Amino acid sequence: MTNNAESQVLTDGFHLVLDALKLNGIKTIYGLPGIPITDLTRMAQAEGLRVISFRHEQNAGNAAAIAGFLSGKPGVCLTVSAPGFLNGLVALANATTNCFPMILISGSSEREIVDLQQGDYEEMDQLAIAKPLCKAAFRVLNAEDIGVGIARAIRAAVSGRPGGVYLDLPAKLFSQIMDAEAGKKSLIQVVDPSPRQIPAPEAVQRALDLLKGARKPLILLGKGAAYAQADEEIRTLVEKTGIPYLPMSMAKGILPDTHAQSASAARSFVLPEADVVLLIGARLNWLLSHGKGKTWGGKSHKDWGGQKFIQIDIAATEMDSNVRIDAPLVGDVGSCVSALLAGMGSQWAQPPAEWLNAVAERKNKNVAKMAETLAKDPSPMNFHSALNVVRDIIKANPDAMLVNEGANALDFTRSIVDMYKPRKRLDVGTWGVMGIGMGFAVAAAVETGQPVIAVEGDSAFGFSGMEVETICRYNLPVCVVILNNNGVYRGTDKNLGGGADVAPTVFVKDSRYEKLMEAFGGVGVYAATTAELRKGMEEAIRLRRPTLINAVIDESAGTESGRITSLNPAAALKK
Ligand code: ADP
Ligand code: TZD
Repeated sequence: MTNNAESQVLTDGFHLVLDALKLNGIKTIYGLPGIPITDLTRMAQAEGLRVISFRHEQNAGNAAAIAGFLSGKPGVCLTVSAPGFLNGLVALANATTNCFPMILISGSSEREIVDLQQGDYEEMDQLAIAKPLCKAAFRVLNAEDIGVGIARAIRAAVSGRPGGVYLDLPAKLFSQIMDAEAGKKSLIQVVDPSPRQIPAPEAVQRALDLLKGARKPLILLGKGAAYAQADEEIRTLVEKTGIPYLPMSMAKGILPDTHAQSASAARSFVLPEADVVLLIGARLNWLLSHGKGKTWGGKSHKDWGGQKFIQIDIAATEMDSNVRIDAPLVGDVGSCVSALLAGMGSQWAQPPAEWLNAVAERKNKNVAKMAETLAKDPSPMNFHSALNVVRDIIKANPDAMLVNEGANALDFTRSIVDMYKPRKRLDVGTWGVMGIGMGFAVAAAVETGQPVIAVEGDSAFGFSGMEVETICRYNLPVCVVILNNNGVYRGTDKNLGGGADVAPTVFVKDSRYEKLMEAFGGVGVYAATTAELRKGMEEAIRLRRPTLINAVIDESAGTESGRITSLNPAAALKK
C-alpha cells in the first residue's frame, strides 16, 4: 500500500498480524470467518498461509490445539467476537488442561463501547473471560504492538508447561495504518521459544539413587513425554534399564505397544506391586487414581500404596500435587532423560528377574485371554470384534493417525488397538471431553499428511459431526468409524418414568450416519459385519478419500461411562 502524497509505503494491522505469524513459522490458521476477521482470513490466504475454515469454532480450536501437540509450535485458532470467541474457549481451556500449546486469536468489539457496556455488536469483555481459562491473555490496541503481542503469545504458549493463550485483537486494530518499514521493524522473530530446562545435578543423582535401590521399578510415560519429542532418549532409557513401562493413552507408541517391556497388559498388577515409579511427563491426576488407593495397593481409596516416586516434569509446581514426590526432576523430558542416562554410565543393573518374570507371567496370561476374545466374530459386531479390525488396519498402516473418543469406544480402542509410532494416538485427554473428534482428525490430516482413522462413539461423533463437510471440502484422507450402538454408552436404556420419550441416553435406532458423509461427496459405508468394516477401512486408506463407516454393533454392548462407572454419583449410593 502506498500513500501517494509522500509515496510512503504503508502497512496495516491485518498485514502486521499475518507477517508476525509467518515470521514465526506459523503456516496454518484454523478458524471461522465473520466480523471483524473475515478479511484477515482472505488476506491470510493471499499471503500464503493455509486457512482451514470450520463449521463451528470449537472444532477449529480443537484442531489448533492438537496441531500444537503434534508440532510443538502453537496451533492458531481464529474466531469472531463474543459467541465465536466463547465457542472457541472450550477448546482453549481444554488445550490448557492438556498442556497443548495453542493461541486463540479473537476479533473483539470496540473497547470504548464494551467498557461502558453500551451494547456494541457482539459486545463482550473477552480478555477478562478468557483469563482464568488459559495460561496467559493479551490484548493489542496499537498496530506497532502487534509484533510484541504475537511474540508474547507464542512464548507463553510453548515455554515451560505448554498451554492455551488468548490474544484479543479489537476490530479497530486491523485497519490501523503505519509505515511499512517501521512496521517490519516492530515484528519479533522469537528466539528459542521453548528453551530446554536442564535439571540440577543433585536432583539427577537423587533420582538415580532411588532407582538403583528399586526391587520392582516401573516407568510411566505420559503425553508430556510424547509432546517432548525425545523419543530416542526415552527408548534408550527404557531399554538400558530394562524396567517395565506403562504408556498413558496418548503416550502409546513412543515405544511400540508390542515392545517386550510394555506392561500395558499387566497394568492392574504392576501399579500396586511397583516399589519405585518413574513418571515421565505424566501427572498423578484422576487418570492415575491420584497415585493412591486400591489401584496402587492402598487399603482404602485414599490410602498411599507405599510407592516412591521420581517425577520428570517441566512444571515444578506439579510435584507433590497428589502424593509425595521423593525425587522431583524438574526440566524438559529430553534433558532429564539424557541426564539420567549420562549418570547411569555404561553399566546399569537390570531389575531383579523375579519382578520381570512376575510381570511377564501376568502379561502373557492377559494377552492370551484378549487374543481369545478378539478371535470371536459375533453377529451383530461388538466392540472387540470391530476393534480387532481397526487393530489390524493400524498394524498394517503404522503411520496412520488414530483419533479416538467415546466412553466404551475410547476404553476398548485404547486397550485393543496397538500403536507403533509416537504421537499417532490423539484422544479425549485429561478432561475426557467429547467433541474433539473431527477437529483433531482435520488437524491430524493437515499437519501430518498421513491417513487418519477416527474411532468414534455414536454420541461422541455428534458433538463435531458437521465437520464431515470440512473434511470433504479439503478432501482430507480421514476415515471416520462410528461404533454405533444407538446411544450414549449403549442403546438399551428405558425411560424410568414409562413415558413415550426414549431414555436420555438413547438415540434414533439404526441411524444412517454414513449418509452424512455422502451428502458432501465423501464415501459412506454401512458395515454390519467385520468383513464390511475391513473392506471399507482398507479402501479408505488406499484411496485417501473422506469416508464414514457406520459400524453397527450390538446395542446392548457397552457399560455405563465405559471404565469409569464408579465416578457416577449414583455408584456411591450403591456402596
Ligand atoms: P497423561 O494424561 O498422559 O498422563 P498429563 O497431561 O497428565 O499426561 O501430563 C503431562 C505432563 O507433562 C504435564 O504435567 C506437563 O507439565 C508435562 N510436560 C509437558 N511438556 C513437557 C516437556 N517438554 N518436558 C517435561 N514435561 C513436560
Ligand atoms: N459432554 C462432554 C463435552 N464431554 C463428556 N465427556 C460428556 C458430555 C459425557 N460423556 C462421556 O463422558 S462419554 C459420552 C458422554 C456424552 C458419550 C458416550 O457414548 P458414545 O460411546 O456413543 O460416544 P460408547 O462407545 O457408546 O460408550
